Amino acid sequence: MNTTYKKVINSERITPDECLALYRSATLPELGVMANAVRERLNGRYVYFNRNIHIEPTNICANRCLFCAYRRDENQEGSWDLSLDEIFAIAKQHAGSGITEVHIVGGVHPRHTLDFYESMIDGVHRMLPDVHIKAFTAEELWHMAQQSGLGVGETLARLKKCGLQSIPGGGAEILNDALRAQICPDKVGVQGWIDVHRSAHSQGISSNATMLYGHVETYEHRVEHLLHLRNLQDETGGFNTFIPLKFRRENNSLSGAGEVSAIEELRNMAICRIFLDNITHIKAYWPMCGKSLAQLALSFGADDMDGTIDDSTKIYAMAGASDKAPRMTVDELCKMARQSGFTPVERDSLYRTVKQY
Ligand code: V47
Repeated sequence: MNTTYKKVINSERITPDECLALYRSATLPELGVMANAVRERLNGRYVYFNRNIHIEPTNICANRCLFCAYRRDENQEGSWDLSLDEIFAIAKQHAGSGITEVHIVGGVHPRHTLDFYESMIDGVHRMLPDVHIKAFTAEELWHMAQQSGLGVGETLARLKKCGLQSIPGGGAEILNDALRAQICPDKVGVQGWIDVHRSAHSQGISSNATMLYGHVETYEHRVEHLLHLRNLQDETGGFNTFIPLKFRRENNSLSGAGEVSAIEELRNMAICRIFLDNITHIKAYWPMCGKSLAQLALSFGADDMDGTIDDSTKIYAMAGASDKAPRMTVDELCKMARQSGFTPVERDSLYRTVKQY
């Protein structure tokens, strides 16, 4: 622990074995000190947020991931499948509202084609020309590439031409094929997820990365996941943000796994901050972890609080997150940062400052 501590304080990279040792035995206060050192080196005392909305075009999904509370079959009760006009109407409602980002993700619809997704991005871009479009997880993109037969590179190039600017971090779950076979057997494998992000980065489309943890994975799995991300970031530099997502147990087939404690959430946040020395930002995604935990996480490595959301996402509430209508004002976000001793900064999707408060 002493060697690891010295390395972290001296800005040296820690090894996967050292990371594993932190997971196994470091205490929360020890981790907090180290994570804070990394956080302050990379992000000073700033806390970032943006003004954003989500659009979730459909929850109809060909995949059956055990942790998912959201997916439905076609025509099943509780399913939705928005038409392009309905999607454009949502975008139009937010025109002129001051949002700077729209985050679009949905299920892997069995029948939609790449043309449909191109029209979706093109139409949203026309409605919101100054708003950054962050859309489609690697999973959705991989299916579009398969369905169209065009391959990942060309699929991304076409969407970029329509207005796609970055891709969100979903679908990563845990980057270990044996574990994926257990919890998300229909999803793209590790290499596929990585290839989509590598291809995006090579075309100037930056992206985020998530980790879904706290279910049936081991600490070894988490370290392996983080190592994949750190390696790809060394290669491309294309990740903007890392987002740890604690597994929520309601309404899904992995409920028996339970949920990890708040202490483990903060320990995990801190260890991710320490290990991922090359991904500048770490997000405490408050619609999933809750506002209080997100605020605490700012002292354990997190520097980003996502955004205002405006009650536009359902995925987390359906899986058991307590906030059933997630929405925060800029004032609330600023207050949360200040109460914890940080300076709030409104950012755009690429972390350029919009306004320091
Ligand atoms: O990949 C699904 C997760 C992810 C559950 O890029 C669950 O800025 C916990 O990727 N418990 C999608 N998590 C969400 C996502 C995301 C979220 C916020 C910001 C960004 C970003 C990306 O949601 C899925 C999966 O890992 N998820 N079910 C659940 N029961």
